[in-house]
Amino acid sequence: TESHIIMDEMAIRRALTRIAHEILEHNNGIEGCVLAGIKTRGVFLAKRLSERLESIEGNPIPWIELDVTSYRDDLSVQERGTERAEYAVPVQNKKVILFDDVLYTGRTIRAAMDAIMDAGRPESIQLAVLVDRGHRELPIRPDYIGKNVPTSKAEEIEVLLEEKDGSDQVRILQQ
Ligand code: 3GP
Ligand code: 5GP
Ligand code: MG
Repeated sequence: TESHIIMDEMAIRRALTRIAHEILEHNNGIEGCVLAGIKTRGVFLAKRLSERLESIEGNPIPWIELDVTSYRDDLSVQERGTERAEYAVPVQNKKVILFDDVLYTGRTIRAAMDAIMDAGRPESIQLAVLVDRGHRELPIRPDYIGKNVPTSKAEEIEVLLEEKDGSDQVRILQQ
């Protein structure tokens, strides 16, 4: 297995700062926005982004954790259960900004949209990802992209984040 670094700590930090500014520009500020990090690593990215936005704007932006397991299309109803999540922050009439580390087929994002819709009717849903590796199987596209990384299906993107992995790095692994 061959592997090389495609984003280092500095590149990840700069991408998050740029995405923060793009979000502010697109939404004319952060009024009415809620960040939703998709477990696991999307949660750390959403938290970092909310801190970045707060330091730019001076106002805190709420964020929630999304666990999409019970909304996936590759599990049976028995496997995924039927519990509905309740979020600390209501999504009704909010501009919900989903954040995931890697966007691939888009199925996780479809499930995340279902999870949000089940909890209320947001004004809009936007999508931020650290890495877009292509190969969509659904008509889903990100609004904010850290880095576009064209991949083959045999390759894999490894995302390491300080909070979970002890360092910040994105690597591409090829068999
Ligand atoms: P993460 O969301 O914490 O980064 O799906 C479980 C974990 O495995 C997730 O971790 C996900 O990102 C990671 N993962 C790495 N490669 C793949 C892949 O090709 N498909 C899926 N479904 N998960 C992957
Ligand atoms: P999807 O195929 O639904 O877009 O992605 C499924 C989940 O696996 C998402 O949470 C996504 O972040 C993750 N994922 C998909 N491909 C990769 C990959 O190559 N690397 C990493 N780290 N995560 C991936
Ligand atoms: Mg992920």
